[in-house]
Amino acid sequence: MKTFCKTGLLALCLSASAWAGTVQVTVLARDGQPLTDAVVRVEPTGHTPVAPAPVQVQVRQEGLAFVPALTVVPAGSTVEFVNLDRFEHHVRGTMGQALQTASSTGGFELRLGGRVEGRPAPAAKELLAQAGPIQLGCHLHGSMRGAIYVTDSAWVARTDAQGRITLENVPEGPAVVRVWHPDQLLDAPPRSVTVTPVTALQLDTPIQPRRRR
Ligand SMILES: [Cu+2]
Repeated sequence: MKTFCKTGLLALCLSASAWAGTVQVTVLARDGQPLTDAVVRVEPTGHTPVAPAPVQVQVRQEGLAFVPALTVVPAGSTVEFVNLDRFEHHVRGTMGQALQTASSTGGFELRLGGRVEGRPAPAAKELLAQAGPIQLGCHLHGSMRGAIYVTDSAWVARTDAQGRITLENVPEGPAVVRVWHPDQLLDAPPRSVTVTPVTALQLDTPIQPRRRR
């Protein structure tokens, strides 16, 4: 919308701003604390989301952990897994809503040798074509867990340390807000809202994050 305004298309700018709202969501965990690294998706009724342009991202295996623990990317993006540890790791990508889901559909597996001094760190790329959450694990180290959320919508954001997200340019009117978190056991119930020029809401979820080691 700002682009339209800058190009001087005043009529288009005004008509666009008439329906574009800002949505702020604060997500709380079961214990009432802010829920960090949750993915919030706003689905305006009757509007087809526009997918953001694909990107290239890197997920490192470092100190027996996936870093970052959660990555949010548009569908069609490529993720490069890099092993910075001196020992071998494995990457298992499982697509599905919950941790031990029976409805997982496909995924990928990679094996990355340990890093050797003076050589490039072992790496492998994976194309993420399908939207949805992916759980990351390593067969060799059961404590290693990570996640990638692949989105087909620009109306998606991850919560910060305060459990908050802000989305701009959301069409005004009825919408459904969904939350996903890597540690959830079940999908949190969706919340119906009416998007106005500025909409702020708090979502109490039954999700309790595990402690990161
Ligand atoms: Cu490992």
